[in-house]
Amino acid sequence: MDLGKKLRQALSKLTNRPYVDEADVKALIKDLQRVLISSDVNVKLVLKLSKKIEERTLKTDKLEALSLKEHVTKIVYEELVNLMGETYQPRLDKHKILICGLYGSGKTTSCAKLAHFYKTKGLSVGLIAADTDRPAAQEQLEQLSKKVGAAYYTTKGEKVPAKIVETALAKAKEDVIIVDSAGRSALDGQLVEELREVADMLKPDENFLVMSADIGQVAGKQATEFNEAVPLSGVLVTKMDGSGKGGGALSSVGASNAKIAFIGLGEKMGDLQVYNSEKFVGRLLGVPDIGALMEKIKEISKETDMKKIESEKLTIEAFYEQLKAAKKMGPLGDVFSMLGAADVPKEVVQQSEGKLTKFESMINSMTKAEKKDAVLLKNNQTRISRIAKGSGCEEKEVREFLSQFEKMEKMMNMFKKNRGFRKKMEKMMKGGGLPGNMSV
Ligand SMILES: Nc1nc2c(ncn2[C@@H]2O[C@H](COP(=O)(O)OP(=O)(O)OP(=O)(O)O)[C@@H](O)[C@H]2O)c(=O)[nH]1
Ligand SMILES: [Mg+2]
Repeated sequence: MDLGKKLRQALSKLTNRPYVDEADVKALIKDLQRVLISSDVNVKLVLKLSKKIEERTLKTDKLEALSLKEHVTKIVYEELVNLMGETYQPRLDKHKILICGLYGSGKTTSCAKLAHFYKTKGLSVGLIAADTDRPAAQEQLEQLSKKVGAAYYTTKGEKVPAKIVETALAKAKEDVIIVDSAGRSALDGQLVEELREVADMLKPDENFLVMSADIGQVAGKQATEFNEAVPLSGVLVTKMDGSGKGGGALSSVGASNAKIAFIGLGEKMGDLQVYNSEKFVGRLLGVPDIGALMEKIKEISKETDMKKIESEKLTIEAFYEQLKAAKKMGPLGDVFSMLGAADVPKEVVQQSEGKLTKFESMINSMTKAEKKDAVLLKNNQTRISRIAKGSGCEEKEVREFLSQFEKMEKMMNMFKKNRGFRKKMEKMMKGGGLPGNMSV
């Protein structure tokens, strides 16, 4: 089972509960510790992270259920982002890159994936094969360069990598130059010397160390050692798709002096991502781009003025405004999980998204007067059939919408009378302004 799935399971235990208290937060932290340690994250780092999460969640005043859940999710997210290191900004100017790493880590494949990446950014790329150690290494890069449409340079029979680079540099005019170097089974004096010679000749702007995720937390130590031998600008962690130890690799590099630049997620040329710890952790937790979502929640809760709603009669028009506010939040699945309903089945989310779209087109087919007074529509066959035709929906669906709307009206009345209920609604609106209890 992968790290993301385990993390989501740990978090969903919390988000599934109607209320969370100190004991729940402690149980979550225990779960997180188990999950991270089993993904080979260093025990010391895990303890540091748990302490921070515990301090930050429990130090704040005890909040009511929903906001505490949000609060905990946000803290877990932020601390995981911290643990997984910084976000990388790729250079998109004319520059030269040296690729280094141990045997079989994915250097040659990564050279080609990088070439593909820079090409998609509109840059021309030249690949230099300077691995004179492995017999078929140069042919492998030659084939890959054809595949991605990059220029290819080497000097057949030349045994000194720095000389290959010298000759190639005299010819190569591409925006981005990438040099593939030879691996070793360990970082020894010979490899250090070879890399330094190549680096002296190439004068790289970027020096990426390629490591496979399956080495787990050893990655941090390896990055530190390489960094001392030939200063690194970043690390490219490959095979994130196949390893349960990815969390260990990323976090240990994050804790070292080096930083992660790219991650490899498969053997295909497109299986490379610029490393963005926020997006990475967001995906792990099942909430893509959680940062942006949090911002949206803030914005929308500012826009939603409960007092105004309280004093006004609920009209379809006002409901429509709510609907638009809810849609602004992005995919409903994300909204649900932010509201603590992470476990809403996919089909239900899809169904409700479909319903929202239908509701929208029905509302667009209504007259101004109807939007202001839903009573005009009640049991009015002519109007209902006109709206059905206009929106491309069935009459049955229009009736269903009207009955949903009626339920909302009732809820609104309850809301005005009942303070406890009102508080609950206010929380819901803050969490995203989902229109009433739009049962799905
Ligand atoms: N699943 C997966 N496989 C990868 C990834 N990156 C590389 N590989 C595979 O790993 C194997 C080794 O890749 P190479 O690019 O040849 O590694 P290298 O570091 O150049 O190897 P040497 O030149 O022999 O030191 C190949 O079978 C690649 O297809 C990745 O991100 N995911
Ligand atoms: Mg190679």
